[in-house]
Amino acid sequence: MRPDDPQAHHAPNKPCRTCSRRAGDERQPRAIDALVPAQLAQSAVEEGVHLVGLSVLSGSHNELVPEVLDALRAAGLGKIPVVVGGIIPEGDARTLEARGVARVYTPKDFALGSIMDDLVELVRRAHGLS
Ligand code: B12
Repeated sequence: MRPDDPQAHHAPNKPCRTCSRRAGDERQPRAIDALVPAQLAQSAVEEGVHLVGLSVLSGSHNELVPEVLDALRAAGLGKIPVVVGGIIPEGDARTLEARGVARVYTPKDFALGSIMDDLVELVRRAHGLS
């Protein structure tokens, strides 16, 4: 998806960004929507991220998400929690989790505060803090 494409699915990014700012992340969000998995992994290395969140509403999660997981592992970020949100059927969610995705969020997860608490907990656990 191109970040400047008004016809693309951007809406889920807005509440996620609002929540991360409320949780204390002051960084300007980068428009990484157009990056291919290897570039995304490189960007994660450069930014020193604690968690990678992907939003996939297009139905292409079964192809795109494993590619991102592989790219992150190849970049040495295999231990960073990866979460995915979007229009993802239950069965696909279980498959993605078996592949290494930490959490899958769908429209039933509308309580953004709980999502944010969850993400903080995942980062804490990844760093052995809880
Ligand atoms: C609005 C919308 C559009 C708008 C987008 C406007 C914009 N700039 O954002 C427009 C009209 C442009 C559009 C276009 C298209 N759309 Co559309 N769209 C929708 C719609 C109605 C709502 C999506 C939305 O914004 N929801 C609001 C957000 C806040 O909620 P959410 O996505 O559910 O996200 C929540 C969770 O999933 C989770 N989450 C999501 N991502 C992430 C990421 C992280 C990190 C985390 C932690 C959580 C998280 O948290 C959110 C809060 O609860 C959905 C149907 C639906 N009811 O979902 C279809 C839908 C997503 N669209 C669909 C389709 C097919 C298209 C088009 C391909 C249509 C076409 N033929 O052109 C294009 C593709 C555009 C593109 N290039 O990507 C399909 C996808 C089918 C599928 N996956 O199998 C859907 C499901 C409609 C349908 N039932 O067929 N769309």
